[in-house]
Amino acid sequence: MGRSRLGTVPLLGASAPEDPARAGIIHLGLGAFHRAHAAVHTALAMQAEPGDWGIVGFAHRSRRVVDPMARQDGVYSVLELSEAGARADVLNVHRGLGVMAEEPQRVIAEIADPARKLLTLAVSEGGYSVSPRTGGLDVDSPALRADLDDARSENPAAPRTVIGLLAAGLTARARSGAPFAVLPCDNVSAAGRTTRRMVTEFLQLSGADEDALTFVREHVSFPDAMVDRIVPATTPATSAQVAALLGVQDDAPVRAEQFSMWVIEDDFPAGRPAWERGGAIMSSEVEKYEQVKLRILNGPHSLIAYLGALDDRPTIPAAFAEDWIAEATLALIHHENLPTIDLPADLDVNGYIEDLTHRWRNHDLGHRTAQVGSDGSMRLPQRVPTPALTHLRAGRLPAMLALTVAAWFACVVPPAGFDPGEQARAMTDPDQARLQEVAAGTTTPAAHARALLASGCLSTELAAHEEFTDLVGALLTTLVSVGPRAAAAEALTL
Ligand code: CS2
Repeated sequence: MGRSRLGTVPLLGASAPEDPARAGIIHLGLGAFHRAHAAVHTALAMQAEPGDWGIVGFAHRSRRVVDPMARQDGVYSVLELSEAGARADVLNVHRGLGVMAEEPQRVIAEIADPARKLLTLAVSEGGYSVSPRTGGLDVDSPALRADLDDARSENPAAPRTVIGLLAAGLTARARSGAPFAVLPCDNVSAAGRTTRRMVTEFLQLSGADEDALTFVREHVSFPDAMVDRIVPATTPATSAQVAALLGVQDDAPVRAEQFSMWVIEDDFPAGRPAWERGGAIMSSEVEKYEQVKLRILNGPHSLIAYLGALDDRPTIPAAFAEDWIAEATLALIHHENLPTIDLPADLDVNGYIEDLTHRWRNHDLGHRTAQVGSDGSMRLPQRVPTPALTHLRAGRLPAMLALTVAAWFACVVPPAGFDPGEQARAMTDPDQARLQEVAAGTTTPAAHARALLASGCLSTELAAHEEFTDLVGALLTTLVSVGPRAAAAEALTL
């Protein structure tokens, strides 16, 4: 076991080769989630079964993580916080670092390099360029359109979107023909199939040659994965806690809960780390696990965040400690989402829900409602329309799903004159300005909700269900005129 430059702390994953040229994994999206999830399972796998599986990791735009990580030779700590106390591991699994927006050509060259065997993606929901309107490639997005125009031009410069970069990288790799796997690690449903579809549509729309399309179809796999670990943003206190525990200064730590789950479809034509020896589950039922995760954890998580923020609760545990929020959340899980899930044979779903209620009560983690409530326009399309449509098509009104949408609107695109409070004002969303514009000029909360839904921000099909639109409008009216508790009580009676 090696020693970290951070001090004299034993390293996890240190038996990996030090030679960056032999690192088998490219990773896009060097945020806290990847560093506390896939990187940990990969380090554990390499510890159990050494191999050429180091990671060359690229951040999206910012150097905020890359610079301190580079100063520490890629090494950083993962602080685990639970009722049982705090502990930390120091990870040594990243062999190269970069920033996609600064060096797109390097990313393309890395993807083309036959020494790289697979690519993991943790770019959050927005990174997949899926249109909430059509479910296909988001050609309404200016960034995506710019990439398509660039790819069609005589002398393409470089793509700026993740899907554009992947398409360019795989086109370059088609020349050697070396097989490859692209493994999405985000909360996106049918993530593997979705990623394949977006990349293929990008290649088709940009007029890519037949060789690239054939290569992607025949030699690139897009395995599915369910990823699960609560990883709040790093704060200055994280470094202080690591220093107190390990006696070393770390400028790039991450913090996470103890729980971690990674279910992966086993389809890697160029090989993979022994992830099953690093705590992951290899399974042929990943889409079912994804449904469990999106509908039992993520969707209800959003509801806790929005109701909590409207009730001025700064953290998820503080919000979930409110009986009425816990009751609304459990009603969403048991009455609306669970009945729409085709459960995996090996999962004890009641155990998962029981664990989850403890995970949401983790005060040591202090996950902020503003963090979970941010980017709703990217996240809710994965969390609400499918279960809501299942009920609506069967003639049932999903009141708690409607409450989730109404509470999101109240926090992030509130009707004129309504102040959602400090916690909700701290939520950010890339689509906030556009949504505000869509609803500008409406005079009642019900009309406000109707205008927002009609814009297709969740799904065009859902917006066509008037009974759902009316219910969101009614709940938004109660939310802004009486309050979140009254709106939750109203939804529970429906
Ligand atoms: C959360 C997730 O912020 C959110 O949208 O629902 O990040 C959640 O914490 C993770 O998916 C847990 O695995």
